[in-house]
Amino acid sequence: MIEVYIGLGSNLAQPEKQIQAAYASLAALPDTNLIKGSSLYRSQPMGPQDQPDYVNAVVLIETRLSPDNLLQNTQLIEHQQGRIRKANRWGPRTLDLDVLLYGSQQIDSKHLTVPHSGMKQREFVLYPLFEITPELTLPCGEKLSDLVQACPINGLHKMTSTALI
Ligand code: A4P
Ligand code: MG
Repeated sequence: MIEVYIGLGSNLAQPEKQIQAAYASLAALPDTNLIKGSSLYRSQPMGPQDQPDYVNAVVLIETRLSPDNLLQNTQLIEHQQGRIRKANRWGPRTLDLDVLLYGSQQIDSKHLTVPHSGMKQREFVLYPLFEITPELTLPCGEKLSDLVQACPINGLHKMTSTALI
């Protein structure tokens, strides 16, 4: 089993429910166990500002799915929850699932970049990740605690005091 961290984001169609539904779908994936999920966090949109605030969270799973197979499954979950991809980058969405870390692997293929390219600068990824695994070190050797300390909160707000799982 490989430990994999997935970042979740939603800002359409009852975002809290979208995240909770995605937790359940991730838990139901074949050859996969859901280990921990963070609290939900409200965050200001990164990118175009004419869209609602996001709800973000991070989940830790363990899985035997290959990186490509996992990505196919996360994209299917996005699709099942009504995700529509539009041309404009970083637009609103019912659900976004980003593979943040896949064990200690560094992947740079046509469809997958892991660690996720933006994760080290994003408060809505780093803080929920720190909540569930504060001692984490990234494959590049950087400590998550150092990245969190260097990352402005940008109005990030913890919505629930206890994790869902
Ligand atoms: N892809 C490559 N690497 C990965 C990975 N590690 N995980 C490819 C998931 N996908 C990965 O993604 C585009 C392509 O990235 C996929 O086809 C996949 O092969 P997408 O989900 O179709 O499009 P996207 O999410 O709009 O693009 P992008 O550039 O990945 O955006 P991000 O980085 O996901 O950011 N503001 C707040 N507050 N909270 C958010 O969660 N999210 C975004 C999207 C923008 N602003 C936000 C938030
Ligand atoms: Mg994405």
